[in-house]
Amino acid sequence: MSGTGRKPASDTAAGGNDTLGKRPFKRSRSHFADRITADGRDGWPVAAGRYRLVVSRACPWASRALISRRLLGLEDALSLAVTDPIQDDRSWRFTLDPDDRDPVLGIRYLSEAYDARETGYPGGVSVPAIVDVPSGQLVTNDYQQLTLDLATEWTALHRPGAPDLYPEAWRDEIDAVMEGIYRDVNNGVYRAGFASSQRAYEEAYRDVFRRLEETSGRLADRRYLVGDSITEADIRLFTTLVRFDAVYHGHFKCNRRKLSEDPVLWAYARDLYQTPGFGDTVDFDHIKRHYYEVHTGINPTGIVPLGPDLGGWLTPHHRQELGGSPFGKGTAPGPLPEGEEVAAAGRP
Ligand SMILES: N[C@@H](CCC(=O)N[C@@H](CS)C(=O)NCC(=O)O)C(=O)O
Repeated sequence: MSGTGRKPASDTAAGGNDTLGKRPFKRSRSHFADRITADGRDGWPVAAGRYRLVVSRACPWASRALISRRLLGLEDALSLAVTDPIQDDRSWRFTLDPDDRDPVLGIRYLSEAYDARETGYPGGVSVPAIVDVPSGQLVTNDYQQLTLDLATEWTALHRPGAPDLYPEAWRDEIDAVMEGIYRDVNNGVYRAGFASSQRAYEEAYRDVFRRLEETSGRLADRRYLVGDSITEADIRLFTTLVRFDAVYHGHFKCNRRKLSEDPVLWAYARDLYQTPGFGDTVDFDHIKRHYYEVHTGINPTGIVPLGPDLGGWLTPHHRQELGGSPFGKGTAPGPLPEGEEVAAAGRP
């Protein structure tokens, strides 16, 4: 890193060389873990129009929040800022917006919101982030808690018919499923991709495919991971699966098989992709350009592959024959808000 000397957050590194040292890949903790809650106990009460969600559409952790926000109908209550998929040496930037500035926060770099919160903050700047609009301060970048809070603390602002993504009766099972998927799949692909020794890579690779096989078995005769409708667990699995063939199979060397070679997982992922709130948030162009251009440690030429062919994402999946209903007692989200459509380059 150069310029401001801003330290990259764990998984990335513009330049990526940080990831090729001899240390095992370790995800840094989320530094700002304040919670936005119904009772405002951390000083940040849920309020319509007060906060701004900052994401990169490339990022699997941020994409969880994008999907939850859509499914829950929080688009009007929690506005959205989308960063350029390519960071520079000051990290995430708003170069997709007029004058390279986020129109609501008035800042050019997400790091400005971190600095407004804590002067001289030494850690990495990461997405997803929620920023308090009136003060310009970062509230949280705790990607694990953030979506759970959207589901359980923001209920007063949910749309009518919003699904329950973290139902009390299923929480233990959801948590258990998510823990294995986080370790071996969500983070497993990063451990493989950024491994700095053959052994570390092989261990991560085996974890990824062991867990994917187990998950494929689980999903063979049930439409969703837990219960009969979509939960937080499905959102978290989806954000890795949707990137698998485009990025993780090649760039991260998770190439035992493609997603599209596992009939169950491929149909499951297509089912979700075709569900409103999932595929309509996915930008394959941002995803590919981010991983292949930013991680020059593992892709020194920065060449972005043209494939894979995305047409398959829209083919029939037949998963409705397994029963279940996507939104439980709720309904599907409405159309995307104006201006949030994914550009044609990022869609099948
Ligand atoms: N707080 C999480 C953030 C999730 C995360 O890793 N996001 C990535 C993008 S996928 C990020 O923003 N990395 C910082 C960077 O690329 O500069 C962490 O530090 O592990």
